[in-house]
This record gives sequence, C-alpha cells and structure tokens, in this order.
Amino acid sequence: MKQFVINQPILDELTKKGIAIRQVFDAHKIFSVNIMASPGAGKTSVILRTIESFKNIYNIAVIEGDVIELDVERVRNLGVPVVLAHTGGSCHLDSIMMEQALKQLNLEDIDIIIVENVGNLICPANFYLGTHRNIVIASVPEGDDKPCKYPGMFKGADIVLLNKCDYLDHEAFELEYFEKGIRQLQENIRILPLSAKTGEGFDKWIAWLTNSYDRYIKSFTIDTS
Ligand SMILES: Nc1nc2c(ncn2[C@@H]2O[C@H](COP(=O)(O)OP(=O)(O)O)[C@@H](O)[C@H]2O)c(=O)[nH]1
Ligand SMILES: [Mg+2]
Repeated sequence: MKQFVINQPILDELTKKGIAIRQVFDAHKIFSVNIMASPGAGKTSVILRTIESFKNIYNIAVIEGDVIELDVERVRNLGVPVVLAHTGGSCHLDSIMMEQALKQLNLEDIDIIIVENVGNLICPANFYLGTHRNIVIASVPEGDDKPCKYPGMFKGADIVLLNKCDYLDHEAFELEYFEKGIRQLQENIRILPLSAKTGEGFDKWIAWLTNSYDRYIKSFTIDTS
C-alpha cells in the first residue's frame, strides 16, 4: 500500500516562512493564536463569543482559512477586521496562505490575531504558521475518543477547549476518558469545558487568553532592576 508522506523540503520551506511570520508578529507585538478543530466543532462560534468579550479591550483581527466567505461574514458583522486566507480547497492552512492574508491587514492597529484553521484534526498540526499558541477545540457530540484517535493534534495543543458542554448531560461522553486521552500526551495541559452557545466556561477561557497575552507583552520588557 502506498503511504502518504509530506514532502520534507517543501515542509522545511514552509516552516522557514512560518518563522519569518513569527518575527513580523513580534515586531508589531501582535499575539496570535491558531484555532484547530473538526468541521462543526464550534471554531467560529468560539471566536465570535471571544470577540464579544474582548472587543472594547483589545484590537482583534481574524484570519479565516477557508474557500468561501461565510465565516468571514459572521466575523465582519461584529465590526472586526477579518480576511480570508484562501486555502484553494486544501485541508490545512500553510504559511504561504498566512503571508498573503497578513498583507491585507493593517498590523499597526492589532493586539491579537485569531486564526481559524481548516476543519480537520490531522493536517493542520503539521504546518507551522508562526502563531504563538495552538488552541485545539473538541466538542461533545464528536465523541470522547478524539484525543486517542488524533494524538498529533492534541500533542501540539497549548490548551484544549471542550466545546458544546451543554450536551454533556445528553450524550454518552465520558469526560474522564476524554481527559485521560489528552493527559497521556501532555500531563499538565489545561482542558476547559465550555459552551459557545450558553457562555458556560468562557470566563476561564477569557482569563487564560488574557493571561497569555499579558505574559507575551511582558516578555518585551527589559528587566533593569
Ligand atoms: N449546542 C451547541 N451548539 C454549538 C456550540 N457551539 C457551536 N454550536 C453550533 O455548532 C454548529 C457549528 O458551529 P461553527 O462555529 O460554525 O463550527 P466550525 O465549523 O468549527 O467553525 C453551529 O450550528 C453552531 O451554532 C455550543 O457550544 N453548543
Ligand atoms: Mg467555522
């Protein structure tokens, strides 16, 4: 049977471009997060509610990895700068697509960039975009076995959000089994159940993001004491 192997020289070039993008972010003190999940897990819904919480505190911009403007429109309706990173039908975003999208944003006026990656629990994990944190979203209706089935994705996460927790009482979803699947890969990672529908758990997610942003900005301060 033929095995699918990602072409290593191409991957190396894309990683170099990702590193260059990180430098651009840091030159502008822009904190960036890469949101990855299955299609329908609630990436856009989480982004919209996050924007609502942050709108008057930070200048947020969004990059939507997609082929159509549906999610772009949803974000634009909140009055936030948003651009489509056209994937050409690819199953992940890469640093070339990111570079094109970034050219369309005014980087002088942005504190935080949120990237919505393509709905997929495999490929996006292999492509470095230059972002500062990987946010992986799972959702209750997808089932509790996703960390066991897609370890590559959960291994690279900085935090796991378990969305649609309003379904926890209705689905045969074992939270303990789900968490165990993640802790086998990363013992101390933060796992946050939340609901983009009801807002449950969002205070903790917003606190985590605020804290990560503050730590990022503080990292530029030279300690002269
Ligand atoms: N019950 C429930 N539905 C949700 C929640 N978050 C998103 N959804 C619904 O799930 C569907 C997919 O959400 P969307 O944000 O478009 O997912 P994406 O494809 O990952 O961006 C939509 O119908 C949302 O209204 C949630 O926390 N609870
Ligand atoms: Mg979406």
